[in-house]
Amino acid sequence: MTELVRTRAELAAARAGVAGSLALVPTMGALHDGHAELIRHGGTQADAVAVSVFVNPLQFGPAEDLDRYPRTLERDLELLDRLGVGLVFAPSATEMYPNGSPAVTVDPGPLGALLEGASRPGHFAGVLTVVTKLLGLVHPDVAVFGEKDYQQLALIRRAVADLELGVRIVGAPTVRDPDGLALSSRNRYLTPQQRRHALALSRALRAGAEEGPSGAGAVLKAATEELRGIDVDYLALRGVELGPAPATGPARLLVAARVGTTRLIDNVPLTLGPA
Ligand code: PAJ
Repeated sequence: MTELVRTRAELAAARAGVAGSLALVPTMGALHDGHAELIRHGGTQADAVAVSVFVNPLQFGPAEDLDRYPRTLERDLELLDRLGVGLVFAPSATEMYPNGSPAVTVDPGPLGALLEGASRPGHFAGVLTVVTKLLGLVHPDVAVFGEKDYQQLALIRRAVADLELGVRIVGAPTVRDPDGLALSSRNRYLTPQQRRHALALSRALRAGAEEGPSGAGAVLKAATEELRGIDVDYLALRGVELGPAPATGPARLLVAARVGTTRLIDNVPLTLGPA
């Protein structure tokens, strides 16, 4: 049976009862198969899995979708129960931020200003602050994050290393619908027609990755062709740690675009240069 805890006191009591190692999967709820995959992955990394469900106001900009972000806790709990998750922490905003907006936050540094950070000022400070708080409250041995949010994963790894947060970070590959669209809680904003347009993102990334052996220019050209007519925010080819792309070897191709009023992101691994 899944135990739902809503306060830090309840969490501390439940945490004390966890025997063996614990994996934490932080989420904002509206759970889908991508989240389920992280939870399954967490189960292979520790004796027990805890999931947090918290729509973190600190990581949303003033013009973003905080108010309309889907909140489906009852359905989420049914799924978490089916997945055998022992502990769910779903705090209120005042439980997480009892003193209002925190005065001290985690500065994501230069990597936090690129790509998503350029379009969403303050976003990664909000993410790193809440993740640091969740790690401090739950004290997991392992925390699992999706490659779907690749820059987020890279920044969390960096924060854990730079600030000695004492937890192992594990990344899990992106789960997609059979037609290629990366699963996202925000996909439910899309009309059927917008959903068809949204397929251009994953198509572009696939087309780009196939050109990897021909080098960076060919990758970007192939991806750009698939994105014709799409309101692209960025298409970027980077190294695996999001520095400049190498001439040869492992790299990452990332895209962000607006479809209607919905902002979508996706990325894939690829190898540049002759094999
Ligand atoms: P959320 O968007 O709910 O995502 C929670 C976790 O699920 C993240 O690690 C994300 O990368 C992963 N995820 C989302 N879609 C996925 C997919 N299609 N395949 C694999 N993993 C996927 O990311 C956040 O919440 C928040 O920023 C959070 C880390 C919880 C901090 O508030």
